Amino acid sequence: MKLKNVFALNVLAATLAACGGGDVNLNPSVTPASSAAAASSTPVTPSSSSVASSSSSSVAAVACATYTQAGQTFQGALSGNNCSYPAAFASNSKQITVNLTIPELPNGGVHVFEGSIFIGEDVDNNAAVGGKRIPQNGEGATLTIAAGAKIAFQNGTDYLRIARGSRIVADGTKAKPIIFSAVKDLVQNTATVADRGLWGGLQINGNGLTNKCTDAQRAATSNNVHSCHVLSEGLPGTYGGNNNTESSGSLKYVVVKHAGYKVVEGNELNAVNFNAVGSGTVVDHVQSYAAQDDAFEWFGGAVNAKHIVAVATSDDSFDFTEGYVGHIQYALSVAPAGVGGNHCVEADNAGTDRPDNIKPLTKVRISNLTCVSNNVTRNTGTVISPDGDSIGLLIREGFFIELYNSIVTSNDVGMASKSLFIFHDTEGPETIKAATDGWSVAKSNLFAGTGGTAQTRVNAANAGFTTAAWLANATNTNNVVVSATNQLPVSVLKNLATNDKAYLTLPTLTDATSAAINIALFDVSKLADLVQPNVNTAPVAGTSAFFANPTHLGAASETNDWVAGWTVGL
Ligand SMILES: [Ca+2]
Ligand SMILES: [Ca+2]
Ligand SMILES: [Ca+2]
Ligand SMILES: [Ca+2]
Repeated sequence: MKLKNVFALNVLAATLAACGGGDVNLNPSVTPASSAAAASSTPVTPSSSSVASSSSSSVAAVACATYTQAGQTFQGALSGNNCSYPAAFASNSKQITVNLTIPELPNGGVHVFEGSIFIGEDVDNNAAVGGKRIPQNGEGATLTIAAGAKIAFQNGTDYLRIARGSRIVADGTKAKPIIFSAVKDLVQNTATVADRGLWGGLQINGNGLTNKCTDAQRAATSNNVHSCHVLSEGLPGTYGGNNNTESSGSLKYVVVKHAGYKVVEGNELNAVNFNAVGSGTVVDHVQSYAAQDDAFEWFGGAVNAKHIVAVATSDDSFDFTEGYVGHIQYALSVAPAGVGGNHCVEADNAGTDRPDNIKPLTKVRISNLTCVSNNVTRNTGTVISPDGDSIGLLIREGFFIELYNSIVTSNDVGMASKSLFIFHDTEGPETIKAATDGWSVAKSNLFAGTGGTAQTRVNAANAGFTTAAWLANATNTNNVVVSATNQLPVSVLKNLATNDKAYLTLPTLTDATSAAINIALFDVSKLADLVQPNVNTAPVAGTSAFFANPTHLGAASETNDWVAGWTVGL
């Protein structure tokens, strides 16, 4: 779409100041009625008298986002119900280093950005060596997005980047989620589930721990807070540091649609990228829909997440790596029929070509995960994905997991599936050794699908390991695997046999003989929370500040349907 020019309002502001700000004759065809209010840098509501008195036009008193930086004021231009923001307002060659608020627009209006939005100063290695302080824990800029705001981007290379030490505060509500998507979706209304990667995605960079840095790099230097600088995958952004408790803001009731950007295989921007984001950040009720590459990926850091949804992801719904340690509760991954995608969970500590035992180690405690795979093979299906077969969880490359109260199943006919849970060693024995040593744990989980469980590339040091035997050992209580065709189908999710987007756990689970499958829930709230570096142990009893004692297996149930009402594609 054609974007109107943005107006550098410094001249206008000076004019307004000179004439006292009143009785100004603004041309409503080029300047929104509320510009006088914006130029005064005093927040004014559309109903305020100053707006009403300064505008005699019929243009609604809609305020597009505005900010003043280095003496210049920038504001989006109203175009119909939408606000347009050309490159002068925000782009990948401009960092917004002051606070910015994006309001909700009336009448379904959309904020349309011509380029990327870069919030805060990205202090890279060169700048940091030169003595530029790396902003810490809110010292940078804050982007605040109002509930109900819709933000659209144009190109795969356009993304929202939050620099280290800056914040995003995107607190939507169930009735008014905040939506990030593409012009094709929000403005043209023509996007389908096959439209992945229409724009880049969210990239939040933090000063948390990543095992791509060393202890020496994490230490303070003579002229800076640390010297850990990792370049993000996908599109430029620097992350890493020494504060795993940092806050990068909050994401509540946020929907990210049609995002992701693949530079080359193995170097991709995901829909939501947590790059060394600290545990002070709040992530609660966030969905990815039709993502290129992963829906959510955590690169180091310690940000927890609750009530997260990934639908129709091309690669992995939830991907953990680089020393991330954190907690996930109520997580739903659905691959609709025919829509290709790879793992529900793909997790490693140090990817290919890096030794698997690099510290800090990656460990995730997950409770109430539901994975609905669909048995689609790589490069097949109605919506093709090049990223792999439709698989449940893949645990590898030095990753440790705790999995509780979860369901991994398939919506294909007869619960036909690929593997539902796979361990493998790649460049060391750590992953499977951690499982056999009890660092990794699985309790109270149901795996239902013909693919069953698997173990691949087992290191010689772990010869004889099978995932099935591990799930049945004395530590890993109450796990049920149903895979034999004469035992399937089982009743697991409401309407699973007829609805490829089913996700609600049934009150009673049954096997092929209609016998009940009873899986006692595990009270994950009675565990001490995970923190670095003490993750190379079995779980320790305590009291969690994050987990609730679950009332059902899997992500959601009819008595706890937190998914309905704000998500899309289900
Ligand atoms: Ca990825
Ligand atoms: Ca993958
Ligand atoms: Ca991945
Ligand atoms: Ca590795």
